[in-house]
Amino acid sequence: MQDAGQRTFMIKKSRSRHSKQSPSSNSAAGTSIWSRVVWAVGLLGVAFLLGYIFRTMSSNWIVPPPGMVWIPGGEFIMGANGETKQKNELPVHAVAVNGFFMDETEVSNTQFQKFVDETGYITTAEKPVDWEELKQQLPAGTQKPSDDRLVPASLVFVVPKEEVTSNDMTKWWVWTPGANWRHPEGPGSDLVGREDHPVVHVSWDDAMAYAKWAGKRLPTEAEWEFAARGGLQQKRFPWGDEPPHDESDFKANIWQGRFPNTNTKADGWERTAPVKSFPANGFGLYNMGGNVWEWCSDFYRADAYVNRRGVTINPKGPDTFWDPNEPLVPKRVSRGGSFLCHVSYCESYRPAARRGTGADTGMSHIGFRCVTDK
Ligand SMILES: [Ca+2]
Ligand SMILES: [Ca+2]
Repeated sequence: MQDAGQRTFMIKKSRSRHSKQSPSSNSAAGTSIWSRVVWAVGLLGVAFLLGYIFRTMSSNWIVPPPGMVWIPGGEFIMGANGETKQKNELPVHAVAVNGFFMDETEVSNTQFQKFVDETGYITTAEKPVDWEELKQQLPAGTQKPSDDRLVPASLVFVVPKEEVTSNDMTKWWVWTPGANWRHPEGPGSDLVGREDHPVVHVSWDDAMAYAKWAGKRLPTEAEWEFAARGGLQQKRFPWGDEPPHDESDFKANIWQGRFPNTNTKADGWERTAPVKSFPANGFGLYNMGGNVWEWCSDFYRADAYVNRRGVTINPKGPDTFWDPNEPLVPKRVSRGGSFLCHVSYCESYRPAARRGTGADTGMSHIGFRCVTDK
């Protein structure tokens, strides 16, 4: 039999044991909670890390070829918006384009030189004018020009000596024998100091030949406009809605002053500027507005958008050309305006602006850039 003293001792011991177990049990529960928290935090960390790695790999997955940037593609509203619009930019309509790579700059003289060096290519402006081809673009019965008008030549912008209005381009475009990509203003001019300027006096055929050599292609008009918008929706310019002005904060190489007589050159450039000048747009593309016009692959029709309904996907342009002002001239689309554009004249540095140019025509303000598919 246990005496009272022993029972008291055992009860105390038991209590003592219980009293010792209780903190131990709480401690185990606490440890369990903490370990779960640690695990949860650890798993979150791992998930975050995997997500980061995945995102990084995804963003780096598409590695652009040298000198090109990835244009992600998507749906956009194509055509005029804002205050300025031309009939050929209407109606506005939805278009979707696939992603593609695009040259971040216009093709430079150095790049074109490499093409010519490797291929021996001779540009349209370096060849005599083929009268049999030319007369098909002119009204029936047009007299053949004298032979000295059919020698290799190109159109050069020359500031008119007298004050003229800005609605007669024959006053400032001068058919200049000897003008071509090597001699942008004709004999006596050269490319020294302009190696990184855009090549000019290239016809659409010349641009196509270069693109083929480079393993690329010309952009469609829709691709070009999507790219020029730089990810912005329905903005008037590649940089937003603020119009350029003549005094400061220059967004592009365009004209300052009164076209065509007075160019203040406030933006630093009377004619072409280096292909990587002025801020790039949201996609990292330079000079999508201004500097030089850029050839696209499409035939030019003034009414190209009229019959589009719903979302037009990857449009390649019309099957034929049509410019009501020169209906016989086979024209291709050119985009983006040039160093000659001003708010009072042309204003074609707007992404929506479009123009048709004779495919065999080089001028001192037209060049191009290329694209390639994924
Ligand atoms: Ca300028
Ligand atoms: Ca341009």
